[in-house]
Amino acid sequence: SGPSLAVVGVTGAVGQEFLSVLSDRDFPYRSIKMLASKRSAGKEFSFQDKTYTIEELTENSFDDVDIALFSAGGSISKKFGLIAVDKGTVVVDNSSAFRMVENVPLVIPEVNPEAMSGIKLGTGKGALIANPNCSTIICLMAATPLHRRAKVTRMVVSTYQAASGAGAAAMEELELQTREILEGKPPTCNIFNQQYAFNLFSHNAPIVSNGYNEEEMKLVKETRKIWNDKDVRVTATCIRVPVMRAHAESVNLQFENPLDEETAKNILSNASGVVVIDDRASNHFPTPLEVSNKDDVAVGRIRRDVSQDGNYGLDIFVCGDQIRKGAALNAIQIAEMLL
Ligand code: 11C
Repeated sequence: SGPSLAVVGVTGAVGQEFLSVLSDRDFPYRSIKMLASKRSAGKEFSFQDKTYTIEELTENSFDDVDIALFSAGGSISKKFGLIAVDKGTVVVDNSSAFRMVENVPLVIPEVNPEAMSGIKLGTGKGALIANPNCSTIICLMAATPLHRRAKVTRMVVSTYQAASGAGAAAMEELELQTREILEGKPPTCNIFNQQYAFNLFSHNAPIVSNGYNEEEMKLVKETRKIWNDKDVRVTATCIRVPVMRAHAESVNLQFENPLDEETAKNILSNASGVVVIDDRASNHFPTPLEVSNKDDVAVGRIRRDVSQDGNYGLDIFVCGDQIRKGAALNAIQIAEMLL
């Protein structure tokens, strides 16, 4: 029993993680279609003791599908997401295609579940729900509980983003380059066109007319939509670092109302989906490795911003698994809210 599911982009890093999370959370379903491009169609694999054959994604893939989880890039979502909605499917889309479209809810279940309250299964009516960008999800998991208490007026984010955000091929290239460099060979640079191992660089997303890159502007725009606050001032610098699958972010918050660091620590300790790692005595704070393959986002370095008077500013450091809470887990939590 349960809804019929489809996973679009099942061979990708996030597609595979959808399956792990469905399994870990015992998500109930009556059937599941494994969809990918023609290249992968026909391949077999087993999931939860059953053998599945990957099917090619076509216009007919969504007959009788209640919930489709999409992670195959924006252009696939734009075309096939809309076809699925027409067929009555509720689409949870991990791409950026529909995030900023009015009336499409952009949801982090711990932050703004109310945004999708109008969407129900079993009505025959399809709908789109967008999964935010991974950097936004990880940042807002930590910033929102503090925002609820003291109202953030300005947020400055600096990211340290893992290879996984650029997909499975980037993860493979990071590993390959590391081996090549240690063996004294020139590194293979197919994904980012530059050396990634033992290096870091500005995020590979295209630069837009104001000099920011698209990844940075996602943090600006998505935060305003998710918090339903068009006035919150957000700026960001996004950097790709040679880490495998978890993003780190330094976040500076400015508040309308005072918030001291002890209260902030208590609020974060009690926040759902957040764990505080903030041991000043042993210099132990969140790391990408510690949160890899974990559901919770870790927060530490919680301290008063000394550049501001009183308790109107805080600095925090956040780490979250990009493939899990940054993508697959968040999407499946959204799907759970539909049940
Ligand atoms: C990264 N967040 O870490 C990006 C990739 O809008 O879903 C995902 C882009 C998106 O590189």
